[in-house]
Amino acid sequence: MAITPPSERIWWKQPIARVELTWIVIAFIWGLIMFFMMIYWHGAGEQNLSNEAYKITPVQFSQRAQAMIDEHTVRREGNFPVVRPPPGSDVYLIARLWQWWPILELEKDQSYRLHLSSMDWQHGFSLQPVNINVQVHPGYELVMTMKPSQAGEFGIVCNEFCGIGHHTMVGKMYVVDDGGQTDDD
Ligand SMILES: [Cu+2]
Repeated sequence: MAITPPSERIWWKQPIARVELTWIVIAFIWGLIMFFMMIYWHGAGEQNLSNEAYKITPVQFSQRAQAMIDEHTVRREGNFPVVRPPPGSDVYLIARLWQWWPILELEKDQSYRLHLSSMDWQHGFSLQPVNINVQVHPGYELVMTMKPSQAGEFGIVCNEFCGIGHHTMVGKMYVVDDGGQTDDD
């Protein structure tokens, strides 16, 4: 394409063909619909949890995670501590080559602030089978407020290719149902 100015310098004053104008209007309206659908689906659709992100160094993050692990480990599974933090607290999950650390045990219908960060490079947090997917980066923590609605064992897989051991980067999370702690039970 030649780098020359258009022959009609005031090109925006040229009349628009009717069919072109029609398509511009259709595309514009559809764009608006899709824009508001993003907001609508946030509430009504099965979307990822709303989240916050903060800067944090891997060292700071691992210290916070370790403090939680030291205080709330209830048992071990192989090399992995199983940590049961109190409801309502901040819980930390470390992503690193090639594991999710530690194993968290949460209570059903209780709310937690789940902090995710990476110690090395980018990983993908994918909680199965509920299909919550977020990116996990080093240098930042992603915080999701979550309230598990069903008990059971959930798998965590890394869905961002992170090297030779990527396929082994699987973790788990337990949600236990204590039958509620209310007076009625
Ligand atoms: Cu990974």
